[in-house]
Amino acid sequence: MSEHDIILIGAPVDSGKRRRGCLMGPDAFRVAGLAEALESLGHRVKDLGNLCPDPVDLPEDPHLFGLPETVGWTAALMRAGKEAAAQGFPVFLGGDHALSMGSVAGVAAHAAEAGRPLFLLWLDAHTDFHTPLTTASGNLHGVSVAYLAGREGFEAFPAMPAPLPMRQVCMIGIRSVDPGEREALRETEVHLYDMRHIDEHGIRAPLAEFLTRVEAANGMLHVSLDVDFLDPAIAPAVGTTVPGGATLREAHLVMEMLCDSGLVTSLDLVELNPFLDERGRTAGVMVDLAASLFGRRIFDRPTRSHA
Ligand code: 5AB
Ligand code: MN
Ligand code: MN
Ligand code: MN
Repeated sequence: MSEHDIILIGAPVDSGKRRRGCLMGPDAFRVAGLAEALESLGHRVKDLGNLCPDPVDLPEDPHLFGLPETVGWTAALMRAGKEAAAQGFPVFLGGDHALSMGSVAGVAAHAAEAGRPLFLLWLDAHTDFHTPLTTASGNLHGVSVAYLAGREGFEAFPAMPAPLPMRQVCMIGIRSVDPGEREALRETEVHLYDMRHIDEHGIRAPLAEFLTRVEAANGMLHVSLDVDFLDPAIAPAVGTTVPGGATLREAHLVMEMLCDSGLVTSLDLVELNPFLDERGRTAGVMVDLAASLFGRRIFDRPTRSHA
């Protein structure tokens, strides 16, 4: 596993939904020892502190919660993400999942300049494929993938610099999809593995298949980890708990395989709401998962495969 120049970017985005608390996420990751864990694995870690949203001159939208603030975050994170991707391995500390509109857009702009396709691994209970036109809740943490794919309805937002072809997107852990999302996803080439697929086939096979495609395309790979990917029994600190999520070992296996692949170039840790946590448990699980992605392992594997 190579050493990385990891750039921590605090993104205390809390405008993507009504229930407050994700603004405390970046500090909870710091208190849980994220930087120290990554340094102990041999990486260089720089913490840029917390960003602020750009001021935007935009009226509130009666149908959407927190539109102007979310637009301001998207602009600020896009800039910061593009800059950080050119200098090292950005890790975005959320903040709710609305932040991924900016983080992934910024990384995508960098990938486009580098002439490499960007792939996206979305680890989530939800598909986040609403648009501002289809969302029933009005919560913008549920629209990020649609924005990144260049769907319509995002006129208030900065233009997505390099819209992602949905065939470059893989979603794993899905178990809560709204009718509008379901219909829109059917028209795409997204690689979607719901929890039933994982129950029947395990989590290894679909991820291995996706990683093979990323490698064949010489792609960059952004991983977006929503706390609710995990089962609420192990990760209670999230506003949108959905039972039946990934187990601790399934999640670590994903991170270990991502590490072995050497393909990941940026990461979001999102939706942690420390106000809902139990003595820092969820923050600790997320830090441990990040450590697995950056090289922590139980034993070194034999270099020769016995598979
Ligand atoms: B999350 C829901 N689809 O639109 C909506 O946690 C939930 O970032 C969105 O994945 C969940 O409000 C957004 C019901
Ligand atoms: Mn999400
Ligand atoms: Mn979710
Ligand atoms: Mn959520």
